[in-house]
Amino acid sequence: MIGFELTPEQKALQEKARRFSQEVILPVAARYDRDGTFPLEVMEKAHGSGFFTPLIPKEYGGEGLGVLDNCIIAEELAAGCMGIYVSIFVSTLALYPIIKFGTEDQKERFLKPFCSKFSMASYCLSEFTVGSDPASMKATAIPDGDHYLLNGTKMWITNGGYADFYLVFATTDPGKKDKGIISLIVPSHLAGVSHGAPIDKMGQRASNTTAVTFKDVRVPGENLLAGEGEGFKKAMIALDITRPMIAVGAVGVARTAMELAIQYAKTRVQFGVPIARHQAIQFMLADMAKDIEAARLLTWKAAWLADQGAQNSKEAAMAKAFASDVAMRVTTDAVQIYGGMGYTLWHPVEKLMRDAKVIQIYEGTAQIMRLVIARQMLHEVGGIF
Ligand code: COS
Repeated sequence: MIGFELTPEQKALQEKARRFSQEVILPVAARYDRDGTFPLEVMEKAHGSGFFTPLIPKEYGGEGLGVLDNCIIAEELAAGCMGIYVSIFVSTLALYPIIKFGTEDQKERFLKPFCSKFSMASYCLSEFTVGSDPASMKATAIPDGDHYLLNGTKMWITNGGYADFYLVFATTDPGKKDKGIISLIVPSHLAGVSHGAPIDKMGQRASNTTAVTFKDVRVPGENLLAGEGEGFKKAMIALDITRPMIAVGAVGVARTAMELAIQYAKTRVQFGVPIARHQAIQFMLADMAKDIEAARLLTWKAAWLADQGAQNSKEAAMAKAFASDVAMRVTTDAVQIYGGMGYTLWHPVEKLMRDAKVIQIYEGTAQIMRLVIARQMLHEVGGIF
């Protein structure tokens, strides 16, 4: 049975997120983009509205929602500003492995306080020289009595400068590649934890992105989330869940660009008529609409599979690859429809185009997504060897 009608509860979530986006995010989006500063006040309000804790079960103080529910929320928040949305979203990336794999003690110590007071968490996988190939990471976590000694620097850490704790992936032995990777929950107040200055970026400038350095940090053994042979897989499983949430953010960005392009095309007159009357413009608008619809449906399917507890790596990668390409194309075409006006800082479409670019890069590049899809396809037909 296939149905595309949202439930009354999902419609209410969508409406709540849309109102938040229009009343809290949109009015400040341009300012934070310009300044490149962090919208802490928006984060606090978003946390208060439950947008930081959607997947945390109610017994720990969270919203107890599913992945698809959260995608419905995410599209609305990202439609206001992708940089602000991604700063809200990233806690879910860091928290999901604790929800899914954490011990009861870890859930009590980390999930409950996270829900009851304004907090942030970050996911630390990438390094300066390690992006698409996390199995080759250099950060080490060496057992030391009942602790781990953590050393290394993680890079491109969203909310790195604000996180109360980090979910860190490190290796016990770089020679073991993916089999040596473990995962630790690292409170930011531990001695030896520090972060760099915010990185000045092309787009999504409201999000805080830093390097985070761990120098001889003694992490208690009870903060081990995933041991040897498990850390890498758990990192990948988390990304399967969160890639739809990024894909649907791309849908939100593209949707806003399309809405702005439609408004502009209706009012901008050339050759005596609004440019929306010209077929060249109509075709661009039609392509935007069909691609956005397709991206949303791919994303919803990947999210729905996750909610069924089904393997969704291929569909999550399809959604992320397709939606991020759509966002790039639609925002570029929106700038094209605005013409010279679109290339100035007077109109918001240039921001959307800058914001779209990194969606093809972070959370798995467009090329890695195709690799994941192809590997799974070939696996389904018995492999290639
Ligand atoms: N779910 C569960 N297990 C998974 C998995 C998934 N989605 N993906 C891989 N694994 C398992 C494999 O089954 C394999 O296990 P076994 O050795 O027991 O068979 C193990 O993990 C290693 O997998 P693989 O050999 O495929 O690893 P690779 O090093 O070749 O890397 C890619 C695979 C490229 C898909 C992975 O490195 C990746 O996703 N890279 C992008 C990382 C990324 O998104 N970074 C963005 C920053 S994080 S915000």
